[in-house]
Amino acid sequence: MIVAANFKMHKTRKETIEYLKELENVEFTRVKVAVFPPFSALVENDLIGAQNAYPAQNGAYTGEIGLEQLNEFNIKRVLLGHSERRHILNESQEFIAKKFDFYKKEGFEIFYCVGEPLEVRKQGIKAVMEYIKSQFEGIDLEYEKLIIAYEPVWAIGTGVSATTEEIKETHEEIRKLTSAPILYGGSVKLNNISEILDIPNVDGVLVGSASLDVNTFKEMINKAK
Ligand code: G2H
Repeated sequence: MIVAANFKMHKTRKETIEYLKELENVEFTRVKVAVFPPFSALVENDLIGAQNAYPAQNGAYTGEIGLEQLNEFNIKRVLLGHSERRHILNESQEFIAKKFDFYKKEGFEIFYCVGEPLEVRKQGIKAVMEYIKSQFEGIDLEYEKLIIAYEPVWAIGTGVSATTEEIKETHEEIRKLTSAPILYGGSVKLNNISEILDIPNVDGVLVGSASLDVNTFKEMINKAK
């Protein structure tokens, strides 16, 4: 099982360091844990990954960070294609695929997010899968360091998680396309994590708001063991 925390634009560097300290005495033998803090809180720690990265070593890309900055902290893990980057920052599939390709060549572990908006979900699983397949364009689904996160857009930060049936059918369909681990994300909380982790083809969770409290996140890790 994989349990990942996505802080989004929350927490300072000091808070992130304190958070990581709290995780030091957690037993990780049967669970893999990842923490994605904002860029300003990147530190050298095995759990840390970047929430995004530009596909270049360095260069004239104002407001971005690239390989050189990640190397400084020995970071080898990156989150790509999060719906907030797709929908709020207007990242295109082509651009995301470029990032994927670049960080794959650098041997990064890539947490790759996909997920449909509500109007697509309302049309049923066939439409959902067509949408998800378009988000797999240009992505090597057999990359051995790929971890997929299925995050329905309508479930992100809304407090409304997808139903067991919706998660089950979508993960089952994604599983037909890849052997990579498939995480579920979207309003995962302490009170629904066990139920979600019990669903076939769910290999873990990507947690946003509920991960911000370290004690809650620790309890989530324990439930995944
Ligand atoms: C989805 C998720 C974490 P939340 O974005 O990636 O956020 O758990 O707040 O819905």
